[in-house]
Amino acid sequence: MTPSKTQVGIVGAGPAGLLLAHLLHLNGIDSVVVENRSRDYVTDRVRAGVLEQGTVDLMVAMGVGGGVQRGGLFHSGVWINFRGERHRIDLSELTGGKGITVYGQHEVVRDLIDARLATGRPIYFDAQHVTVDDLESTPVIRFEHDATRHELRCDFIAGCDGFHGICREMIPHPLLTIYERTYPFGWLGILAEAAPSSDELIYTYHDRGFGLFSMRSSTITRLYFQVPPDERIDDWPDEAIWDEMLRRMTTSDGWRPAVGRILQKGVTPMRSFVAAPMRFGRLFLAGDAAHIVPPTGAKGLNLAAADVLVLARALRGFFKFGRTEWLDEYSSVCARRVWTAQRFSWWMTATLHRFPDETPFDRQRQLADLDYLTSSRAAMTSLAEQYVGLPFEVTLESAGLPG
Ligand code: RFL
Ligand code: PHB
Repeated sequence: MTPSKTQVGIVGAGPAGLLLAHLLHLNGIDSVVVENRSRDYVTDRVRAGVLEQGTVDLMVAMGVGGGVQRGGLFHSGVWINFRGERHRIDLSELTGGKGITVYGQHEVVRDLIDARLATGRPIYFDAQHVTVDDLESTPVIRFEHDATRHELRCDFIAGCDGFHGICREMIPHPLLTIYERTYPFGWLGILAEAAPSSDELIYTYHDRGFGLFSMRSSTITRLYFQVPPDERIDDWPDEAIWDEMLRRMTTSDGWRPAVGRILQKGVTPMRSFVAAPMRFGRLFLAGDAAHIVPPTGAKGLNLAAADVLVLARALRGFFKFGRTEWLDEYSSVCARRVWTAQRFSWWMTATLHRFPDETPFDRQRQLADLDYLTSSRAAMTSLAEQYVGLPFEVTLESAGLPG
């Protein structure tokens, strides 16, 4: 058994854990990252694609923005299609020059792992039997790695282990309030070898249900459409996927997604979920470990980044200045953004999907919502400022970064 110590033990090497690890490094704070999957698994997992302006700015300020600056696709607008018609929302014009950047989550993770390895600080992949304990005294992470048992004592633990992780479960249930909503559909998503036939993302509301056109590069298209939540991907041969995609996304002016070989396909459930508070003793939850949004608003990874900025400020305050109030405020500062993003993601989802139990009234209301959204500058501005991302709750300087 190998005993060791660190200032912050980080469970999970997703965007939340890796961003936090680097923010702490920049502040001279020790950490150990413990991940139960392999390095290949975490760098190959296809998930998010849309980064808010603030997430990109954060990565650049941290010195890990080279990849996103070189390879990210900046978009100054987004399309909302319905009744077969296309409507563009000019994000940049409505938000004073801001936009979103399309850059795959696996690329973000790959860049952050490279940065972590370059610091020489520890990161364990393939850790087995990970547990956390003693959260109200001197917390400990126990795990096995390469047939050696580790006992890592920490001043604090950051639970960045995603929705299915172990950290949230360690908070005594009576202390935790869970807010949850499931949706009567999921997304069938594909990656296709096809040059994107639009430069910008397209959200489609169609009689047959929601569709989304996105991309990963100049040669790879990413597409999704709404399916029943328990749909089996094996029931969808590639030709049937393209048939359905084209039926929903082709517009009356003849625009349609370019078709190509399907490289990967899967079905994702949709959920809204918040666990509060995000702290118990010396355990702090961040990212999907504490909250999940349906992907329609493209907010999950961005929320994870915003959480760890607040957590980095709190830990820096403690280790550098002996201040505890930012640790105490962590959960309530995060909650404000979490709920704003929950509301936006729920609204995007509710407006753009067909619901099995909807009434004719509901359907007309959705169409009226979309008519208003695409014709009122005020409504477009509201969508634009939330989609590109509202300002962070704390400054970059407060987390030790150049502003
Ligand atoms: P992650 O990425 O799930 O990382 C958690 C890590 O913890 C590890 N882990 C453990 N490690 C050690 N011990 C244990 N017991 C462990 N249990 C788990 C896991 O292996 C993993 O490596 O959480 P994190 O860091 O909070 O990041 C959150 C984001 O991954 C998530 O919110 C986004 O992917 C959501 N999302 C999107 N977010 C955006 O901001 N923009 C988007 O465009 C966007 N699109 C999406 C999405 C999510 C999607 N799916 C598949 C749910 C599109 C989709 C389809
Ligand atoms: C993606 O490119 O994977 C993507 C884009 C926008 C979303 C969700 C996912 O809202």
